[in-house]
Amino acid sequence: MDIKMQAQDFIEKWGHEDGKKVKIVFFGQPGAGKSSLINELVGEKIAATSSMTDTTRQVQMIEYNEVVFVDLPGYDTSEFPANKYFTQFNPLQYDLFLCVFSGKLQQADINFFKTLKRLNRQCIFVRNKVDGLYAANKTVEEIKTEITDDVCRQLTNQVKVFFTSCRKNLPAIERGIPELQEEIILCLEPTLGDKFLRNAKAYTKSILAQKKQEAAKAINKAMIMAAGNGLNPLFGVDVGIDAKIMDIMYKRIRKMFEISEEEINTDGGKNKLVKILARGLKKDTIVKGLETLMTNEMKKKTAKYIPIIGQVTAMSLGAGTMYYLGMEYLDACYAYAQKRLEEEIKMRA
Ligand SMILES: Nc1nc2c(ncn2[C@@H]2O[C@H](COP(=O)(O)OP(=O)(O)O)[C@@H](O)[C@H]2O)c(=O)[nH]1
Ligand SMILES: [Mg+2]
Repeated sequence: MDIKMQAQDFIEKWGHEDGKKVKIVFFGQPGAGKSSLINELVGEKIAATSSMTDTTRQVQMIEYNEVVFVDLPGYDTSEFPANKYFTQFNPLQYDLFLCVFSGKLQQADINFFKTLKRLNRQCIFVRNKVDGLYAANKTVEEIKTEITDDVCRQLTNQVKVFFTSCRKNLPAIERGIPELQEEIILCLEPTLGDKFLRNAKAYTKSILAQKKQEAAKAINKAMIMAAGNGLNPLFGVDVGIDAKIMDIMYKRIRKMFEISEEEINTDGGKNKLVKILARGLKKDTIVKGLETLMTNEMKKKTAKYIPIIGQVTAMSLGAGTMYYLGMEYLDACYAYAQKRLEEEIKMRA
């Protein structure tokens, strides 16, 4: 295979990297806030919410990049009697379950949990609509403790209950959303947790920092893949192919931090960070960046980065250059996202 074909092959494979999506099932009574929670987790309105309790729904699959959210209809209803439920729906093919409830836990939820437990499936309990918790003679914390005790008693199991609200009167961090994101990441096996993390909205600096780590891992992996695919000596052979690889990498990094092209284009151009980010937008500037880095002076700069990816002994200057450019871009995206998040937090305070 000639180098061009190898490069194309690599790009193709990279685009379909780890085809397996992380599948997260939400179950619970209609109106509990399953769809609203899905939207909060990703920070985008991907699931339709409804104020009407509609009990005849089908299973809804919501695909969001590498994540599939499964919105189940109520268990043990007339449309889905218990005996038919598991013939139509096999829990074993899903990675994680969230039981969302807003009033009391229903018998149907309890039955479902018991089945999940038998099948060794993980389940997170979420008491949503905490904004509605109120009692004249108790604090909210006392009510929460009571709810948790109640749930544990009903399930005859010790479980942790997460308390959330999807009512946007407060910042997400005060509504339990990032805590739930962290728990989801913890419950999933690492590669799947990373996938969820990549697609979760960063409401806190902690999640943002985790995203950065994850992005660095992705760049590293891409370079190792590039080396493994014999793309080492690519530099100088065809800058166009290198630029294409960089383009994919930049896009991925931006997406992870939810930095849109419009955001970069409309920022006015004075901001230094935005200028760096804008370099990753256009083919010709990417090519220029690559060419600049390959000049003698820059070669030294790049060479410093090669030992970092030391597992790949034959790492060439080309792969090192890409690595350097990727990390530089990642730093800029991270700094930009950090600033944006700080401003968001300030504005809401
Ligand atoms: N007050 C309040 N309303 C909520 C909350 N979460 C969801 N809702 C509302 O409850 C209704 C049902 O929500 P939805 O997400 O469609 O529930 P689903 O049937 O479980 O998917 C919608 O009108 C939502 O706006 C919450 O935490 N607090
Ligand atoms: Mg729904």
